[in-house]
Amino acid sequence: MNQVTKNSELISAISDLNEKAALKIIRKLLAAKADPNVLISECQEGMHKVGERYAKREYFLTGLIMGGEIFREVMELIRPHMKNQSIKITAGKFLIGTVSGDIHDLGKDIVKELLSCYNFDVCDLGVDVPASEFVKKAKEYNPDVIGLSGLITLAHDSMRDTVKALHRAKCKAPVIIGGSQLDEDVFKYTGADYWTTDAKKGTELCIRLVSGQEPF
Ligand code: B12
Repeated sequence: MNQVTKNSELISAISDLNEKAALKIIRKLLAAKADPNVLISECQEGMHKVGERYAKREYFLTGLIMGGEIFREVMELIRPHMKNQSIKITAGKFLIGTVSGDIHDLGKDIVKELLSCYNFDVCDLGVDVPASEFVKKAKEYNPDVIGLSGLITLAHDSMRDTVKALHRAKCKAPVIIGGSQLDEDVFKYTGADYWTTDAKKGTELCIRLVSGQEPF
């Protein structure tokens, strides 16, 4: 099987919002024992293209909604295979949520699932979570790591406010921010400890943090 051709077909199917084709390709690749993490990152690339087409006004809000729905269905197919590949090597407590003003949750949910595969206890606060809610839950739950997800520009201020509120409350857990639109400048602006645009890297970082290894 030509994996490269198949995966570029997958990216195009998602980018074209071709639900039927995307699901068919995913089923085929899973049957051929493709790596679920590779499939997720190919789908993420497809979603990135959906976003670009929206920005170019080729798609409208309905395009974003449709993209979100396709991604959710794709994850339904991939999820059981993620569980199969899990290696229970560590345990820790992770608090996650999408910050205030932002309702994007597909990326957050992937992080949650990957960490669960690695035996993390995950507390998910959902979407549009105010800074005060993160602080309240951090005090109750005492997480080892806190993850803030956010995709829209408005989320950068919310991330900053949340990090500040956690510091004010003397919460010691390191904070990782994640989302497709982040970069080094946004990271510095928010005052968080780490950042990533990739759930797999975020998971590896959490494992390092809870097992006392040097974070990269
Ligand atoms: C699907 C989608 C939607 C769906 C979301 C459905 C859902 N349930 O999440 C809906 C339709 C709701 C939506 C709404 C809007 N959207 Co939207 N959306 C997207 C799109 C196309 C894909 C996002 C996605 O799910 N990607 C797939 C996931 C898997 O990727 P991800 O989120 O990046 O997550 C990965 C990593 O970043 C990481 N990660 C994510 N979070 C975290 C957290 C931690 C702790 C860690 C470790 C890792 C991590 O792990 C994931 C897997 O690797 C993006 C385009 C893009 N490039 O992101 C636009 C995009 C984010 N949306 C955009 C916009 C403008 C909007 C709206 C304002 C549109 C409108 N006019 O109403 C609203 C905002 C609503 C709000 N208040 O939040 C813009 C944002 C631009 C900006 N800079 O502000 C984008 C970039 C599109 C664009 N290019 O213009 N959207």
